[in-house]
Amino acid sequence: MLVALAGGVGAARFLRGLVRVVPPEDVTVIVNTADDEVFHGLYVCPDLDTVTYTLAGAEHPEQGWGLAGETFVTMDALDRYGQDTWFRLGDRDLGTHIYRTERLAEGATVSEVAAEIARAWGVVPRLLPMTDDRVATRVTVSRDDGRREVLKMQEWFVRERANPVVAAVDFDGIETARPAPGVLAALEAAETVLICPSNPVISIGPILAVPGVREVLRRRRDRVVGVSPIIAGAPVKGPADRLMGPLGMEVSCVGVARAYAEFCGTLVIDSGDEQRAREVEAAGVHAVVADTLMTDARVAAALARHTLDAVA
Ligand code: FO1
Repeated sequence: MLVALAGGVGAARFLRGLVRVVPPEDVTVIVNTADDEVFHGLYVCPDLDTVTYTLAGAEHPEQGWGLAGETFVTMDALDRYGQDTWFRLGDRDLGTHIYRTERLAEGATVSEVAAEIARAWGVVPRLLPMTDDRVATRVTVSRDDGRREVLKMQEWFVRERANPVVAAVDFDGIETARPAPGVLAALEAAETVLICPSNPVISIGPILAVPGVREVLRRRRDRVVGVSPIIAGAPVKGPADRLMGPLGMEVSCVGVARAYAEFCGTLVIDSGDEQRAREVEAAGVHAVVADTLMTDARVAAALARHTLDAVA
C-alpha cells in the first residue's frame, strides 16, 4: 500500500500519474483540510475536491481546481444581492458543497463525506482528510503602513491574490486536532509514503502538524520520498515562493530538502535543478533527478514511476 500526502492542484496532477503506474486500490491519499472554509453557508474543502475531481478526470483543465465546463450563474445571482463572490463556486461544484454541508449537519464526519463524494465520482484510491476536526490556516500579513492583519488562507490567496507580505502562518485548532480515522495506521503500514509536489508551508505543513503524523514519518524516514514543488527557484503553480521566502526558507529544491530532511529520506528534484543535487544531499536527503513539470498525465505517470523507483 502506498500513501501520499497531498494538497491541491500539484498533488492532484501527480496522483493522476500515480494511478496509471500502480493499482488505484493500493493508494491512500491524506489530504490537507486546513484550506477549508465556509462560503455562503456551505462547507468547502478545496483540496479534497481538487483531488477527487482530478482523479475522476472531471477537473477544469486550465485552472486545475473546480470542474470542467463550469458555469457561474449562481455567483452572478449572488452579485445582485451584493454578496462577496471573489471565491468563485461554479454551479456544478456547488452541488458538492451543498451535499457535504447537508451531510455534516446530519452528523457525518468530513472523512465519511469525502468517501461518499469520491465513490459518487468513481474514484478508487482511498481519500482521507488529514483530520475530521476543524483546522484553519491563518496568514498574518504586514500591510504597507506596517499594520499587521490576520487573514483566512483563501482571503490572502484568492481575494488578495497572495500579494500582502507574509509575516507568519498558523494553523488554528491544530494542537487539539486528531488524525482522521485510518491516517496513522496508513502511514505505519505504507510500503512507501509519497509527499506530493504541493506547497510545503500551507499544503504539506498542516498535514505534518497534525499530532502524531510527523512522529510516524520520522520513524519511517527511509520509506518517505518527496517531490519538490519548486523548479529553478519558483513554484510551478501557486504562492509557495511568497510563503517560503518570508518564513526563512530558501525558495528552491534545496530549501524544500532542508524543510523535509527530518522525516523524508529522498527528494525528487527537477532535471533543471540537477546542479543543486549536491546541496540536497548535504541537507541529508538523497537527491533523485527527474522531469517534474507535469505537462500531461503521461509525464505525471513517468514522474510517479521515477519517484517510486527512487525508494524501491
Ligand atoms: N482559486 C482561485 O484562485 N480563485 C477562486 O475563485 C477559487 C475558487 C475555488 C472554488 C472551489 C475550490 O475547490 C477551489 C477554488 N480555488 C480557487 C482553489 C483554491 O483556492 C486553492 O487552490 C486551494 O485552496 C489551495 O490548494
